[in-house]
Amino acid sequence: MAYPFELSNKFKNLENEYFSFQRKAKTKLGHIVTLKPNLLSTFFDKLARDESILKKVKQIIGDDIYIWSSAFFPKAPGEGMIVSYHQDNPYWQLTSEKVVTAWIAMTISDKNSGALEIVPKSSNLGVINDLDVKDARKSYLKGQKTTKPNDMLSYNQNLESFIKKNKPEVINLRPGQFSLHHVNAVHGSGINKSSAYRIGYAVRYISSDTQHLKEKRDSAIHVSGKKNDYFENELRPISDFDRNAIKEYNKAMKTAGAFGNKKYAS
Ligand SMILES: O=C(O)CCC(=O)C(=O)O
Repeated sequence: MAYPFELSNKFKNLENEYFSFQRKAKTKLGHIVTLKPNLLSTFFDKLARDESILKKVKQIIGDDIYIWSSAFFPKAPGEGMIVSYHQDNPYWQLTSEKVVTAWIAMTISDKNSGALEIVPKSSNLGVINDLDVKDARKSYLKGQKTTKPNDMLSYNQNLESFIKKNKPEVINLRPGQFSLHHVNAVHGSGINKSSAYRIGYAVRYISSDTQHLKEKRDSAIHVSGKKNDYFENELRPISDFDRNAIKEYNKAMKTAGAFGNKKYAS
């Protein structure tokens, strides 16, 4: 894939949007939000449905699409956080590989600030290693974490020797640009050594015929094409943090798509 891609809408001050959203989240919910912010914010809902992203996602997974999840990856300067190299499906346990993430830059994202790095063509390799827990969802629900404290991920996929032989590409992005990565693409990111925040908004698109391997039902937002009764259709927010949006968000935090930093999930 030829990165970077440009959003079709010209969104201004993305970093400010992020911080203003988190200020509201603290007031309304008592904590910041990392998962599924598009259920609470009309801005992040609109961003997740940007035409330029959807056009590219359709080329990869077809026209029948749901947004299964979304997450912020904020790295504060001096915090020392990393995302260890991994593939997404060992975490997410989905039945198909028609799953793609758009990683939208809210700030400058480059090598110095700990940009996303992706191993070219690794999406063709299938799942390379299992995680160091048997069932990621069960372990997540129990609040287990086996990675080092400064790792934003919870479990180890032990891809160090793979990375030595397969060099990741640094995805340099400016605010308003995005990259795409497949559910099997090996990716991760290093420490933010800059003096500013590095923030990404990752939106997970799945084809309608994709399900969770173990859950009998799931919820997601229908975007286009065929629906699937397996998914309860999550409601888009009418206004920011309105009563229904908060209810929808709290419900969604109990589903399989709410996989991420447990500290910030309700
Ligand atoms: O933002 C990062 O550094 C990692 C993002 C990531 O792992 C993902 O979007 O799946």
